[in-house]
Formats: sequence, C-alpha cells, structure tokens
Amino acid sequence: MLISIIGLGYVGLPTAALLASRGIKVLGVDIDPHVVEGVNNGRIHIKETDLDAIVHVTVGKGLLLAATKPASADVFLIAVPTPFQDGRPDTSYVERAARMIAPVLRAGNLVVLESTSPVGTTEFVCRLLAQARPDLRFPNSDSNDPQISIAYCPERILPGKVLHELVTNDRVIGGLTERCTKRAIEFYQLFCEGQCLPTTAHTAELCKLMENAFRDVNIAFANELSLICERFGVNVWELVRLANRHPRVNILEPGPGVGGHCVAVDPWFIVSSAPEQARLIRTAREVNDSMPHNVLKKIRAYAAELNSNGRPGIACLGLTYKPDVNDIRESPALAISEEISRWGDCDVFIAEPHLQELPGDLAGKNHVVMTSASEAIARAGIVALLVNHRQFSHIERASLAGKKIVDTRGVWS
Ligand code: SAJ
Repeated sequence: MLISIIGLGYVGLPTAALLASRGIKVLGVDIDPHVVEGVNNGRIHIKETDLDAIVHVTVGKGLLLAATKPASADVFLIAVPTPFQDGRPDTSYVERAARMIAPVLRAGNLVVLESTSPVGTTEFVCRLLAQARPDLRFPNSDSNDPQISIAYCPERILPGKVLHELVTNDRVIGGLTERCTKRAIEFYQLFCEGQCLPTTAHTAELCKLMENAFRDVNIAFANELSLICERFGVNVWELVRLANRHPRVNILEPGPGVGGHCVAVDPWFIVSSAPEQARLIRTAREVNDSMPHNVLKKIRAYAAELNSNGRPGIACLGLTYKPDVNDIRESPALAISEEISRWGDCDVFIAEPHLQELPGDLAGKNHVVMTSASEAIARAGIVALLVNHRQFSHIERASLAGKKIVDTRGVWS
C-alpha cells in the first residue's frame, strides 16, 4: 500500500511520519522544494514533540519519501492550507492539490480531504477530479458504481500533542457516499485508536468549523468575564476557580486574545457563509480580537506613569500564540509586542525561549532587544507576561518586586 499526502505542513507531515512509522510506504508531496529536500534529509521545518526523531527514522528506512509532484498511490490525503482572506475562505490550495493528483488517479483510489474547509468543498474536489478525469467514475449523483472514493475527515490534533492525538482522537469521517465513508474508515483504522464516526461530508465539514468556534466562544466568555472583573476589582482567576467548582460550570482561561491558525480563524468560515445566523460566533470573535487592545491600554498607562523618570523599559514575556510551542501565527502576544515597539518611546526587552531571533516587525529595531526572561525583568520597569510558557513558571517572585505587572495569563495573580 502506498499513501500520498499532499501538503507537508503541521498536519500532513506528522500524519505522513506516523503512517510510515507503522511500516506503510508514504510519499509526501509539497510544492516547496526546501520542505521536500529537508524531509528527504530527515529534517523537519516545524517544531512538534518527537516529530524530528520519527521523520529521521522513517526516512532512513525508506518508508517516507518527499517529492514536489505526486505519483500514483492507493490513498491520497489532502492536508493543505485554507487561509481566510478578504472576508472569505481561500480554497485555491485545495483546488491545486486536486489538479495535481488528477493525472495520477486510478480506479480503486481513495481521496480524503483533511484541510479545514467550507461546507461543500469535498463535493467541489469531486467535481474537479471528475472534470479532469472523464475516463473514471466518481461518486456523484449520475455515476453508478464509482471507481473513486472521496471523503472528508477533519484533523483535530492539538499543536504540541500532535503525534499522541493523531492516534488517540476520535475521527469524524464523512464520505460522499456510504461506501466512500466505509473506505475512509478502513484507512483511518490503520493508525487511529480512537473511534471512527461515520457521517456525511457536509456534516464532517461543519463539525470541524463548529469545534473551533465552540472553543472560541467559550474563550470569549472567559475574556469578557475578565473585563467585567476588572470593572469590579475582582480577581478573575480566583473567580473562575471558584465558579468551576460548580458541577456544571467549566469556564476556560482568559488571556490576551486568541491566536493560532485555527480557533482565531475558523469561526470566520461560518460567519462568512451564514452571517445572519452566526451572531454569537461573530461577537465572540470580536471580543477575542479586542483583547490585545485592552492589554496595550494597561501597559500604556503604566508607561505614562514611569515616563517622568526617563525612558520606560517594558519586558514582554512570550511571543507565541500559546505556551510551549514556537508558532507565532495570529499570535496576540506578538501583535502586542509589535505595537509596543512602534510606540518608539520605550525600550522593549523580549524573552521568547522558543524562538532563536526576533520575528517580523520586531527585528532590526535598536530599542527592541531579545534576551532571557531574567534579564528582561531586571532591565524593565513594566513586566507583561503574555504567554505562560513552562520556563516562566520558574521566575523568582522576588525579581518582580517594585515592577508594574501586567499578567495576562494569571501566572502571578
Ligand atoms: N486560549 C485561551 N484560553 C483558553 C484556551 C486557549 O486564551 O482557556 C487561547 C490560546 O492561548 C491560543 C488560542 O486560544 O491563543 C487557541 O489555542 P488552543 O489550545 O485552544 O487551540 P489550537 O489552536 O492550538 O488548536 C485547536 C484545537 N481545537 C479545539 O480544541 C476545539 C485542536 O483540536 C484543532 O485540531 C486545532 O485547533 C486545529 O487545527 O483546528
């Protein structure tokens, strides 16, 4: 059996490596030649627990190979990005992936889409493939006894725990026909120990979007609560801890906003396609997007207080979108630090143990320095804890004495 995985990113590469580690031959396809070259040399371009070792071993054994073009295979798994741009989801990478595999498709193949997608995208892939390959029978309404199976199965893995969750998570699997679903389930059972739950493609597509919207709405509740608590001078962390002792209450953690390429993005897929119905989902997005502004207001007020004693120093602890990862996509911590660096009237000391150098707008500015957490704190009058990385839990409380603290994650509160 040969599996071809189109897209060697955060989902495709770990899935490819996991399948290969089970002794299955995998061809990973990516349009980026650097990614392909790296993988073929046993190197990875993303940070994920244990992934480097498993890629190294499976490439060494000849079970995992990367290429810029697909070859014929038994199963094609599409895991390419679907960014949200100009108010709508961009499915052009999915389209490109489908056009890439069309020439090498053959009777008996299974095609699975894993990319987060608007409802109807799996059918769209089927139409594209059917147009490109009129010689094959596809699972559309006017085709009897289709030769190709097509299904949607969203990835649900949590960055930082990807290799574990790929195996243990339940999977929602929606084929274009019941037979497609059955075939896709057989494929996932090769490596998935969770339950494979059959449904339709539309339900599976919407299920993925709703899972992340659910999380976003719940985080927005926690964030709104933190604003209400500020108004009443109540410690939100204590309040959440106490409220969660109720048997049916489980409030999430407030923070400086929601980041990452999933929870901060996917709800917009729903809002853009059902704007009249998705009112709560839209409001939650707006609440979460407003949180960095609230953090900046507090830091600005402290900077104004310290201004009379000379140029204030601000320590920004953490840049990534969540703790213990090196991913800065949509990161509120990064957005906050970049905005502070634009003020120009403060020195900024950044501590980010998961990055080697300052990213984006922060790089190349004389008043922005990357350093250790202890040095950042020592040199700053204001300390903003933006990400609760494990390393920061070792910071001595004594080193914070006399500092203005903006603790967005409740580590010291
Ligand atoms: N966050 C909070 N408070 C919380 C929990 C999270 O502020 O109580 C923030 C985080 O700091 C981060 C953001 O939310 O900025 C998102 O982090 P996350 O850990 O909630 O989720 P992701 O984006 O790393 O992964 C999510 C997961 N989805 C759900 O939990 C419903 C994961 O299972 C999905 O596979 C992934 O999105 C994806 O790829 O869609």
